[in-house]
Amino acid sequence: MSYSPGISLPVIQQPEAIMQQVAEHKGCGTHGGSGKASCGSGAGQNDLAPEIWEKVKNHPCYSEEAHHHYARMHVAVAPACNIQCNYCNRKYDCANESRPGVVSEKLTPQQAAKKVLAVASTIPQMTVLGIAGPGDPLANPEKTFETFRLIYETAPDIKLCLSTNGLMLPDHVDTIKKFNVDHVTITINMVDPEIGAKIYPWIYWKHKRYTGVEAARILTERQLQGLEMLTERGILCKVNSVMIPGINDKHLVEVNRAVKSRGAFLHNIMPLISAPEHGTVFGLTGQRGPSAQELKALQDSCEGEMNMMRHCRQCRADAVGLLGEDRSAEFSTEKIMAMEVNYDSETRKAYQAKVEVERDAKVAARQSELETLAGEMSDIKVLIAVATKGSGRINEHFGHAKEFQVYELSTAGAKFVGHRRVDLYCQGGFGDEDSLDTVIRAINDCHAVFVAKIGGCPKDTLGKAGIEPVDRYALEFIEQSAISWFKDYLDKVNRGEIEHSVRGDADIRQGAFIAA
Ligand code: CLF
Ligand code: SF4
Repeated sequence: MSYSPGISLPVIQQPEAIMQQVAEHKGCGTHGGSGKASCGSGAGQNDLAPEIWEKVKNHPCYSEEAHHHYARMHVAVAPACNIQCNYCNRKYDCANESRPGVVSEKLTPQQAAKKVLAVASTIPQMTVLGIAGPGDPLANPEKTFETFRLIYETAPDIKLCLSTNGLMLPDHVDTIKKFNVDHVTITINMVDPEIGAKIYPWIYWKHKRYTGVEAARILTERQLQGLEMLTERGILCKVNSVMIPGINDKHLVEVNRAVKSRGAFLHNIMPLISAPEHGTVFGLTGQRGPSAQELKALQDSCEGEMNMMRHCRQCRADAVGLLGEDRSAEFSTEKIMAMEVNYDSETRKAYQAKVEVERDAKVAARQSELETLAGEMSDIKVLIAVATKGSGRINEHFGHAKEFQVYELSTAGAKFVGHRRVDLYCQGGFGDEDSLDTVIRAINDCHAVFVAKIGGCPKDTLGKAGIEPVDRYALEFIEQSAISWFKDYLDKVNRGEIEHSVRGDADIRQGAFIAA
């Protein structure tokens, strides 16, 4: 049954032409050499139709470029779920968008609305409110839409975003449209019910529990129908898929084609994170997650077809901040309720204008550095890892990095291809050798690691592992610095000073439960 709010909201009218353009948008719409789609979620202003750029430019998930500058927040108003995934333990947040083992603080819609205003006042670059759990938002439609209504009325400059397993989606598309929820994510792990039966033991639909292939058939039909209905209405859709080696890894290419043909804007293939202590079916049966190179190879193989998201952090259902940082602890319910909230959209706008100036400077610096590679003929590609706190700069100390961003360098430039979560190396003033091993395993496929600062001991160990520590670009822009370093690297190869070699695979941290 769809949710009909008591109060009717004024719908922001979208010009026909814009809606048509978004509805017709299949992939990024730009073409690189040989007629190939050239962009990923790294697509910039020049790669997208202006109306679509307007929708994605400040959305940290829909634009890789934006995620260095803009933040999102989630409010955990939706506790119930209507299906069971084999990678989920319902004691924790929905694993379709969260890492396993994360528990969020649940809120009422009123508490959520106050929290959004408090965060928006404190973090002016927070541009998007998402509802992504801890269960399924559309299994809790009253709470979900009441929260959207309250935010829409009090802070209309904040974009609204929703993430769902899709079972109830067809019943709610008109309400989603009515509330100007501009961005919807659906988790689609299969379009073949036989494969689905290995991922979903049951669903609960129309007051009845379905199991096995029948459950998976209903789920896939509802997901694809919901996706089509949303894109027909001009709502930007992202599809999340969990890559489960041996179950749906090869099949995800087919999923990619199916969602692209139904107008999905972005595909986010995430690694299964699976360990026995998560208490999930997959954790207990020893189902492994993919390695970093397996994940990248699948993402690469789908990229010619449509936009791929590679910067997802599998956020918690009450995440706050830039992707990759988590400030949720600063905004506990107790702290929020005691806070004086001073929501001022003009201050937010002024701050965001400054962010845009920095962003333009970054793009210009990248462009001018790229010109130095003009005429270079080489097939060499290398990965590098970068320690950053945001703003697109190399501004994090090696020992303080909780993750490294990974870029692929080639004569085409620097392309963001993922991130690697790690254990902190610096433990209160001293280095932890066990952590250093896990850091090296996490970035083992990289030729260099770019940092703002690094101590002598880790520097030596990284060097011995064949990973060059690079601190000469401290505080500089990432892409500009990476291209400059790559140019030197090619020059050394061309002069015969070094021999280029391909590095090995790397680990995706499966780890114990992580709070942030
Ligand atoms: Fe949240 Fe999701 Fe909206 Fe983003 S997250 S509801 S689209 S605002 Fe983003 Fe987090 Fe990945 Fe989700 S990084 S888990 S994709
Ligand atoms: Fe868990 Fe989310 Fe799947 Fe529901 S949809 S079972 S909350 S992972």
